[in-house]
Amino acid sequence: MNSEKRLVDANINRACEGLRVIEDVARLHLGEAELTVNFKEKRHALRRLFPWSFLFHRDSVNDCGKDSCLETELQRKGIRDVVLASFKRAEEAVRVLEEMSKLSHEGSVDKLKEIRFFLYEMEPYFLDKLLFPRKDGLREPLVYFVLSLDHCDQKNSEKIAIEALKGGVGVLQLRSKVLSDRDLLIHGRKIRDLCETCEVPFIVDDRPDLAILLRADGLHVGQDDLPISEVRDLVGDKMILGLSCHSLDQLKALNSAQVDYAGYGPIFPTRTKVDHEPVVGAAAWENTYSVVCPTIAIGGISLENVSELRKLGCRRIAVSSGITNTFNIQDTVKRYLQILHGER
Ligand code: TZP
Ligand code: MG
Repeated sequence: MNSEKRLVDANINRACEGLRVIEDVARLHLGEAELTVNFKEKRHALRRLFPWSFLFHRDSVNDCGKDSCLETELQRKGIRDVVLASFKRAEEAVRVLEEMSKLSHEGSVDKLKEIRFFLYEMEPYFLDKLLFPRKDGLREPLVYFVLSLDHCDQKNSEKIAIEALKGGVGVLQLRSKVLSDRDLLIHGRKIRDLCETCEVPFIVDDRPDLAILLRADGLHVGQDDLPISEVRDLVGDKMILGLSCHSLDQLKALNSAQVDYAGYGPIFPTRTKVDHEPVVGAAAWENTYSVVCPTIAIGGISLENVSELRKLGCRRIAVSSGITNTFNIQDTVKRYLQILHGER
């Protein structure tokens, strides 16, 4: 066993582990497709710099440092902390590899330096993104409940919201095309308070003015509403902003700096939205993997057809009648979540 090679082996692993954590956060937490690919490429490039023979110098059993663990290593306050620790781990390990490469002429000092500087550049970007909890509530699996006041007994709207929240909806959107502004404000305040208590993002459909007045967590707009950049200017930086998309081209045109999520559909025929755009069909979901922000399937989703979507990789659904018109709202929401989790 060669101790220099042992040291290199340990640091290849360290660097790749750190890069992998960051890559998964970019992919599964932030939904940043381009960054995910960048980190994956760096991880693979790093592995390629060193021959596999380093593996034969591994001796983890006799590693005198394997049991030492600082108190601070056991505590992570949140995903931001995890990412910070992973950046440090990767940066330090790459620096060790760089230094060892100067000795052994294995690996490539220049390439390693490039990876290290890529990490230095990315670190503040991630930390800033993660400080900003706009996308936190959109994590998958997600049941996004569209509470349409036009399709339920309005007197029962609070009861419906409570049941849906108890069932585990991750987002609640308030929607009405017919209620007066005053009534919307009255209903909106009550539903907002319920969402606040349950720490579930409350989203207002269509109306930036009401979203601001109601101190909503988010606003959802359509393709024909004000341009998204103007809407962002109106509602400010902190509000979650969702946009309805009805085609792959619309999804491809999304700018993740402006839009936090896209609703994609209608996937199936629906009666909740009058004059809706053509149904895209469940198979259309297969083309959504490269969309730059979290994408939520919407339109005609029910307990009967949600598995079809899940099989195609969908883990975020927006449902209205498939929740409101059920006998036991709480159980129905739980069942959607079970199916999205892959349970039978
Ligand atoms: N946008 C596209 S379909 C739809 C909206 C708001 C309605 C979704 O309601 P349902 O009852 O789940 O089909
Ligand atoms: Mg709209």
